[in-house]
Amino acid sequence: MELSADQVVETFGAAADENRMAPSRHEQVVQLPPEGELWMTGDLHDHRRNFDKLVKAADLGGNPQRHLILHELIHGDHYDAAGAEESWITLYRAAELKCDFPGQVHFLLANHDLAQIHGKGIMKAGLSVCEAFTKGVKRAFEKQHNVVTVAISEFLLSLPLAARTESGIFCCHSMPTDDQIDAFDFTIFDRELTGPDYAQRTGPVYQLIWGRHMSPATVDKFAEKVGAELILTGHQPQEMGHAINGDKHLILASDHNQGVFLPIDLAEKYDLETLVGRLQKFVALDV
Ligand SMILES: [Mn+2]
Repeated sequence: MELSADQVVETFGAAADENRMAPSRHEQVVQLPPEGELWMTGDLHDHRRNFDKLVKAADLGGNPQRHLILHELIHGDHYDAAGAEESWITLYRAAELKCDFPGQVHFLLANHDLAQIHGKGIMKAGLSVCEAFTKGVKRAFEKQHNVVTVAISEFLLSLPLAARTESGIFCCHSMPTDDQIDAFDFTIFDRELTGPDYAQRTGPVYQLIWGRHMSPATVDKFAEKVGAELILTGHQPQEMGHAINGDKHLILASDHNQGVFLPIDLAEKYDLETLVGRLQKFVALDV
């Protein structure tokens, strides 16, 4: 794939505009329609085979009623010998998909996105994955890497925090921890965001997308505050593709062969057990 910096900057810019201006977006939340379908995914982390399968199976062109939620696309296993990581390619392909189907493709801001915007903050085997990502952009675009890096950051900053269905399902990357939930600033969903919202540890956006191991009691509080009955997230790795946390929270992972996605009928009401029964494994997807 030979891509010019101009083309990549143009696509990320157009996709960012689509993210910001979407009629379905209300401040930081995408409101999904009362009918149609939603395919919810978990973290993808540059799993290209799953991304290809998902795009092919979803056939958004042939299924205009179908919506797709994507999150945590970057920072995967595609490294070259010099330590450059190439997940910008999958992010670019997702941005293209957004441009092709702006009303059907939705993103959720994830912690790896925020770390990449800052250019630091996540280590893997002693190496900074954010620096490796930047190195991948540098290698691909050489002298023009700066404009591409800026376009990627602006695209990531344009991602909404959550999506909700009329049937009471709320999708976000993660939730605040047990320690943070009582003081958590829920106004982030309904207003413009500023610098302090992203601040490490203290910022509510940071808390939302970095939180782990929240108890079912915390999930109950979160669900009540956002007016939802069920919460779908990713973020916490799942070897078998999913995990159930209490009776309102389903965690999905889409970044390996046993990974899953969840097709939902937007006109139906679900309980957690029924949702679990609808999970589809990527390994079983024959496309
Ligand atoms: Mn995450």
